[in-house]
Amino acid sequence: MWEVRKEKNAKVDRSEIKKMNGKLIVFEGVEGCGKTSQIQLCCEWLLRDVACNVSVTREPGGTDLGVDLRRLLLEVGKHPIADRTELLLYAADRSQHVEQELKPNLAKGTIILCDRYTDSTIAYQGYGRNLDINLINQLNAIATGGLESDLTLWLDVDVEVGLARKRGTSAITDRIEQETLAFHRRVQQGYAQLYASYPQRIVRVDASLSQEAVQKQIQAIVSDRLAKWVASTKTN
Ligand code: Z5A
Repeated sequence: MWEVRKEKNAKVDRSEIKKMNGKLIVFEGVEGCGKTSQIQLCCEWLLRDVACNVSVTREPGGTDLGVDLRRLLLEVGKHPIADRTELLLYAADRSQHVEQELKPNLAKGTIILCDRYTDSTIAYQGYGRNLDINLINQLNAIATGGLESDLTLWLDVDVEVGLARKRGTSAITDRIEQETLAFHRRVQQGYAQLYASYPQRIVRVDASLSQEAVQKQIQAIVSDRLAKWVASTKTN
């Protein structure tokens, strides 16, 4: 049976995890940081070793409407999209995702692994596109109805390394991948700033290492959080 050892003699077993409220765990980072691969590995680990209810989702594109919005947002050359229009489309995708997927799954006690959430909008539209951060915060609050992540894993890798990983696997690029290196560097700065501002919520993962080494860090962080969440469920 899987267990978390918080300290000597302190164990948390999976029957206690099942009594917890649902949790939203978000994976963030620049292109090619490895979110998609790590979410898959993390999901397999949670199902196999922790045996909890897990669901995997993403933004944009976590609902049927979101799939259409994702295509509009990322397709190259279809039509121009002004920066504020882009911001509003991401917000629309998020609002639908929160109502249709996130809230109902959290209510069932599910651990949700979500590929990107509100920090992406700060990093890409705020730092990348230079849109007003206060406005984005307000829009995020409207789109989420106040639903924040319980834990955000920032997969930190050099922009050049991430882009090289992406370009190594696919010749097809989307609207954001086609942006300049300077744009992607501003996005990275945005993540570094968010990490400095929210040290409780955001945990940095060294994503420059091998996939196995990155997954090991993630499992250690998530195990530690599960133990804390179980402990706080018991005291409430
Ligand atoms: N966006 C936005 O602007 N504003 C918003 O509010 C939101 C999103 C929510 C789509 O996101 C776009 O939406 C995104 C920002 C914007 N920009 N773009 N483009 P996405 O998450 O769907 O797309 P992405 O950022 O390009 O992610 P991705 O393609 O899914 O990549 P990834 O998840 O970070 O990495 P991966 O698919 O797991 O791995 C990429 C490759 O690297 C693959 O070949 C792996 O085998 C390899 N890889 C992964 N890890 C490693 C390690 N550790 N070593 C070596 N190679 C590795």
